Parts: sequence; C-alpha cells; structure tokens
Amino acid sequence: MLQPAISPSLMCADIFRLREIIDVFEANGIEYLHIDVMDGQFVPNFCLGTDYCRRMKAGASIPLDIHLMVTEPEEKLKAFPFGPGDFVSVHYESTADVTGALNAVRERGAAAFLAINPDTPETVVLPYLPLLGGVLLMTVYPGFAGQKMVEGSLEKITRTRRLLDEAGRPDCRIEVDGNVNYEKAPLMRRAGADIFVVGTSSVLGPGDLNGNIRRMRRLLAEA
Ligand code: S6P
Ligand code: MG
Repeated sequence: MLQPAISPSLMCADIFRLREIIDVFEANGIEYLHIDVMDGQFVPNFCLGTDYCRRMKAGASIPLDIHLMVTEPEEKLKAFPFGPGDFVSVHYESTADVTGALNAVRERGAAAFLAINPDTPETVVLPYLPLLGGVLLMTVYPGFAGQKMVEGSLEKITRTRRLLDEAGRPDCRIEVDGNVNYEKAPLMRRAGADIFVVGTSSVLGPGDLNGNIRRMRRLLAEA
C-alpha cells in the first residue's frame, strides 16, 4: 500500500500568516502544497494563480500539487511554474483534449494527475492510465472550501483503487480532495486513498497547526 501523504489546501491558509504556516509545514515534513487554481469558468469562483505558485516555489522547499479547475488546461498550464517533483491535476470534464493536457504536464517532468468530479464515473480514467501519476477524486463539488463530503465517495475510492490495481497500476496514486476531516480521513485511507488534501475541515481549521498535523498523521498511520 502506498504511504499516506498530506497536501494542505493553501486557499484555506490565512494569507496574513502564510510564512509562519509554511515554516510549520516544512518542520512537520508535509509532503505537498495543494494550490487550487480556478478561472471563474470551469467553476463559479476565482482562486490562486501563477504569481502565487511562483512565489511558493521560490519560498518553500515542498513540492507543489497544482489543482487546475480551469477550462482548456492544456493552454493555461503553460503560464504556471512547475517541474520534476511537482504534481499537476487537470480535470477530465474541463477539456476535449485530456491526452494533450496530461502530456503537457508530463513534458515538463511533473506527474500528471487526472481529476474527476463527484458525478463522473471512475472508469473514465482507464484510457489515460499510461500517462497518469495519480487520480484526484473530488469528494466535494469543486469551487469552494468548507463543503460536506458527497455521499458515495468512500465507495468510489474503493472502486478506483480496485480498478487501478486490476489494470496493473498499484503504483498509481489516489488523491482525495474535499472535507477530509479527522473522522473521514481514516475511512478514506482504508478505502485506498494515499494523498489527503486537508483544509478547513481538519488541519487548517480550528486548533493549533502543529497539533492538527500530528493528529492527522497519527490517524492516517493507524487506519
Ligand atoms: C475545492 C478545492 C479544494 C478545497 C479543499 C478545502 O474546489 O479543490 O482543494 O480547497 O477541499 O478543504 P475543506 O476541508 O474545506 O473541504
Ligand atoms: Mg483542490
């Protein structure tokens, strides 16, 4: 089983305390920095962008996990800084050229992830498996933090893990994004997820950041 990794959602981090928060992430060995990019078209919201990613890449030693919620990501991703060691997710629903978008990520040495919305069946990933470092399963509808997990998400994680294993890709990662709280994270882990996007529901919610990270790590390790 792939080791659990934590990818905090930076849209949930207090911008006035960002340096301090990144320092705590680094001190705690946080594996990835999840950066939500929204264009107001693919989702009804705007979020973080190119300059934010550039500053984060320059000022943090943690690889980026860029989640592109934009139409035609194969074009827009050209403006983003990423490279070997980083993850870039493009949405299946966001483009007619999924292969082109995934290859545009791979050409720059980053791992390409295919993100799918809660209502998209996991079987859509099958034709793209040779191109994928992972699958990002949205467990809320993309666009906003602070939502409740969509029903049926745990079963979808289980089915996706089975599908990837049966296709000969036990190494293909499963990232879960949305309402990853202290109660659901262990269930998601047991279902087969290995990258956990954490936001207002847990690590970046109320409480001491160091304590929150330690609590999440322990729960994932014991699941
Ligand atoms: C949603 C976005 C997510 C959220 C994350 C927030 O469009 O892709 O990454 O930032 O889900 O975490 P929480 O715990 O508030 O759901
Ligand atoms: Mg996200």
